[in-house]
Amino acid sequence: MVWHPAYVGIGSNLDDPARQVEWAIEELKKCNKIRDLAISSLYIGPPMGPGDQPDFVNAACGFLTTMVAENLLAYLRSLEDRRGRQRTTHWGPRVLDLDLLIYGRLRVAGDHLTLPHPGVHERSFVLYPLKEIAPELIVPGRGRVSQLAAACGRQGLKRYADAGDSNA
Ligand code: PH2
Ligand code: MG
Ligand code: MG
Repeated sequence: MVWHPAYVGIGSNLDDPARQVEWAIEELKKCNKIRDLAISSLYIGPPMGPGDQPDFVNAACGFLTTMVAENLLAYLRSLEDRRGRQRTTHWGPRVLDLDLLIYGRLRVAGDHLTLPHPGVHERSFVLYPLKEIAPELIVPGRGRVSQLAAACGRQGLKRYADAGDSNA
């Protein structure tokens, strides 16, 4: 059996976002095609895209998986669907978003799968959680996570645990 390293970004801004993110993490833990799961803390920050939507809670995780990239993507979609994810507005509000960020050193640009994920290198809500679990990770074609995070800045992103009453 071959185990491939993969990184996934988790996001939610509807229906108790932190609970949605925790739910996704619990599902990943239960999956027998996933092992050595590393999970970042939760973050909260302003929406990228249309501003008239709630703040997002984000986290990142890394693991080894026996799934090939297409199957992992389909599995992540199935988890989104189980939370009743509606696929409507581009960059609009969502109950659960699981983005396949990096899969080994794979670089592909296809209709339904682009790796690394096109936004990874410039989004604080991806880079800061990722830096917690894999600061030395190289985003293929882009550089080291810790350096990309420093170049990007926090863009209003806070650790969820530090954000206090603004989470309410
Ligand atoms: N996801 C989006 C659109 N905008 N903004 C933040 N802060 N975090 C996200 O995960 C996010 C977003 C579409 O997937
Ligand atoms: Mg997505
Ligand atoms: Mg996304």
